[in-house]
Amino acid sequence: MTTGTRDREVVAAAVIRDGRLLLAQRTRPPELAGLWELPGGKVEPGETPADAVHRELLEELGVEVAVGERVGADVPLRDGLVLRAYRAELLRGTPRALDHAALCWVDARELHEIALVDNDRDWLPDLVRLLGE
Ligand code: DCM
Repeated sequence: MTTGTRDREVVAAAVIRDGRLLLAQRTRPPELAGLWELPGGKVEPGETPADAVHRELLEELGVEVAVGERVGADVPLRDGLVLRAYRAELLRGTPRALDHAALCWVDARELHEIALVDNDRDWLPDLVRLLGE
């Protein structure tokens, strides 16, 4: 870190309940609309990544979560952004698609079959391992 700048982080949440992973279907941009992702979004200035996971899931799904450990490796995005996944445990509320086209809960077999955004595909082995625990 010689420039004093940091990659902007985009966080994504792996919410697992009863052996199933929560996925959310994107509405935008057009090239990603219809594809499924781990819900999340950009870390805002002054926020920790955990703060951002908490805020994004409240905004996008209407739920409160406890943010846990990292999942998988960083995924570099364009424009100096880096995508990071974290475990998140549902504390309050039932997830609703407030900012997505739809939500679904998938098991390991369904996770392999669903049309995930490319970036999130990197985490498939990590997510399958978590689903098996
Ligand atoms: N993104 C992604 N996978 C996720 C969440 C986000 O690839 N699980 C990408 C899509 C956008 C960027 O991160 O390029 C910012 O996300 P958003 O548009 O949801 O704020």
